[in-house]
Amino acid sequence: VGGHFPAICVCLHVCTCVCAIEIILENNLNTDVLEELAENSEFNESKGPCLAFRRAASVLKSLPSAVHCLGAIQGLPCLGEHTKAVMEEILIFGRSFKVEEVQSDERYQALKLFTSVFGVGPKTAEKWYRRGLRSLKEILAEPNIQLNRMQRAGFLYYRDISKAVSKAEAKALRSIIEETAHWIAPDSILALTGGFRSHRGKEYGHDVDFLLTMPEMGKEEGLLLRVIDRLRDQGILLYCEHQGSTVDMSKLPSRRFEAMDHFEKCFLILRLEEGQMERDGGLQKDPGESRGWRAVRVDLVATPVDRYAFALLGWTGSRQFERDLRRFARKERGMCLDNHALYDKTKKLFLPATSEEDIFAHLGLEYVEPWQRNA
Ligand code: 8DG
Ligand code: MN
Ligand code: MN
Repeated sequence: VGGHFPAICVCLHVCTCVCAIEIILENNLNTDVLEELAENSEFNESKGPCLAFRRAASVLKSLPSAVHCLGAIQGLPCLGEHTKAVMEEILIFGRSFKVEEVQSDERYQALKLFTSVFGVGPKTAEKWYRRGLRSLKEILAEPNIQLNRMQRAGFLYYRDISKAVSKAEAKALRSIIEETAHWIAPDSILALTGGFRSHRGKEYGHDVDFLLTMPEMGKEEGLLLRVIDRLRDQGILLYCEHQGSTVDMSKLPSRRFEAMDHFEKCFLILRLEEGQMERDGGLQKDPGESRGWRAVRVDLVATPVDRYAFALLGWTGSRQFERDLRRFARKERGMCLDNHALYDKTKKLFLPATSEEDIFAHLGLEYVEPWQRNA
């Protein structure tokens, strides 16, 4: 022990110093930073690093407490050398130069800004960047740019839809859509999905996601279009992009998670009145700006009831959780899972499910509560 004493002494000394100046890796701060690096990799079409940063962010999110020293992350899975390097920088210097370099990069800033517009993906953003455009104002002033309908709505309601949606607002929208659906079909079933279902304690979202079905197969046909019509009649439909169903059950579950699903759906922008909000929750009021309503992004998906459980599981997310679950199904169980179905490749058959519990049971997993899917 004698021989090691100085080393232990130094170690204790360093630890006390680190604690004394309170350099603690707040997990939230870290995952935000890693998400930014992931986004940057996405803009650079580096799929591998992008996924690696997202995975690392998931692992950090799952930790019960903040990371105090590098030792605490040594044994953790999915933390690549780039992630570790960034965390090391933050622990030692209180900031990451690598992250700051990305954040101050002109291209990253422009692509982040452009893709924040509803209807603008990385490809369009890149095209605009290459034309030398750097701000939203410049895009709107450029006569040669043809915006599509979705992008026009994205610009028109930019301020509102880039503002976070609160839980109270999500609840108010749920009531509106439920009432509308029940007015058309009293036995229709509406479920809240996405972040507002899965993130326990998560107060805000970027949109509100819903899933709609009917207890009887086939009865859901035409329902979504009637809901849209009714929302329009009520004067609250600001924008609607409707996609018909292209579900083809003769095709096996897709290997690629990224692939959008084939259910009938609509991407909406709805007008939410302040009066429809609960008294205590409420719209975050901007002092000096009170027009009595805001625009909110809503995704509404309709499925036949026999696909409902798969769609609910898929749309509840998180994306990383879905990705991992599909990978587990494929690698560990020889099964294909997607938003539409679960297929057993060994037995060569589709496994039916009427609830998410059924799907977890088919996979030989314990049921995972929505709020535990926050990967
Ligand atoms: P947020 O809105 O608060 O940002 O978080 P979120 O609710 O988790 O994200 P989201 O972008 O609204 O997506 C919700 C879930 O839906 C997510 O786990 C991914 C899943 N999803 C599908 N298919 C599709 C699709 O076609 N488009 C989108 N945007 N999401 C899809 O399963
Ligand atoms: Mn969402
Ligand atoms: Mn959504």
